[in-house]
Amino acid sequence: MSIKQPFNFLANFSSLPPEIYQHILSFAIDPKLFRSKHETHSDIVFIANFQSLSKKISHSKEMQDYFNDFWWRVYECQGSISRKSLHDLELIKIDLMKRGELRRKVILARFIKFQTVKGTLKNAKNGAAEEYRMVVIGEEGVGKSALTIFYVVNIFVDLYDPTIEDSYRKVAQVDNRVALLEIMDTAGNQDFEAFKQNYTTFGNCFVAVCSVDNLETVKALRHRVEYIIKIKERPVNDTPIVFVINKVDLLETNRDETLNEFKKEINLIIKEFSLLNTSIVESSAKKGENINLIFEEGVRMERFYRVDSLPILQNVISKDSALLQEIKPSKRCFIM
Ligand SMILES: Nc1nc2c(ncn2[C@@H]2O[C@H](COP(=O)(O)OP(=O)(O)OP(=O)(O)O)[C@@H](O)[C@H]2O)c(=O)[nH]1
Ligand SMILES: [Mg+2]
Repeated sequence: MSIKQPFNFLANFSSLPPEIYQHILSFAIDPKLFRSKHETHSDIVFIANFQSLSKKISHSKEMQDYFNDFWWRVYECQGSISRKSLHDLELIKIDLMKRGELRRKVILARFIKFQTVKGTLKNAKNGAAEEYRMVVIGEEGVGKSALTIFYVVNIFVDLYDPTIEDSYRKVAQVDNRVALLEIMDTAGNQDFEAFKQNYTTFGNCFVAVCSVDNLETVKALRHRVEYIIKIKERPVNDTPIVFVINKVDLLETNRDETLNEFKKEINLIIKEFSLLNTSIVESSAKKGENINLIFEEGVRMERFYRVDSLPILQNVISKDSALLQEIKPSKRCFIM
């Protein structure tokens, strides 16, 4: 009589070829692109857990390359890398990979950056508000003015009055810190190149609005994003852009299907221009839905990206253990 051996799932799973793991992982994450900051977080947790499953998996050459690529991408997605010296950056990467420390140090640098951002803001002199310059862009009639006016004075304007250019100021509390927002509401109908150039230079965060009743309005955001990138000329495309799918109150049947269609178009734009600092918000100016979230997301994205992350990684490398002791984990840390 043969005795049945208990099925050892992990041992069997750990013996699969690397292509299979990469195939499985491709369902959970897109290694070339992070879809939004929130999803980056779950991607990080997922990959970190997967990598810890078994040494057999994480030590194979192919999988090491795969994981290294992933962690470096996480690091790059923190944005605001000054890139003073691309050569230095490459040397850091090679060294960390050789020592098998890429994952730990990238997570640590990310965590410390988050702490640094909080620290920097806390230490702002005499509670002086940080300023954020936001520009609301999009086709005619998508609801740019309605959203902006609702955010500033809490009123929904039913009347359609095409904008030429308006600006508003609002003092807001975002994550318990004061932010002074200067919001420029632009014209969907863009006849004047000079206007376009002015507000694109002015803004450090963009709210790109489309409307659920017209798929063309999301497709048209493509050339507006292209223009921002051209004017901003940043080494990586980390200018914060909040994509807004507005007028969701008009959706009745096929709500999810329509929203997915819009999100698909937005993701195509994100992918085409390798945008690293984006968020997607569904809103209704009519119902007052998610309006605060739009502008708060902009503030958060910009706060996080204001701190240059290369010196932080260098600091992590040189003073690793000392830094670890200095930093007390925060309950709100979103790294792990
Ligand atoms: N149902 C519904 N209507 C909306 C919403 N937001 C805006 N509208 C209406 O859509 C029309 C156009 O809105 P505006 O805010 O003026 O559009 P805009 O993007 O500023 O247009 P331009 O200034 O010409 O570029 C108005 O009649 C608004 O009342 C919404 O969330 N739901
Ligand atoms: Mg308007």
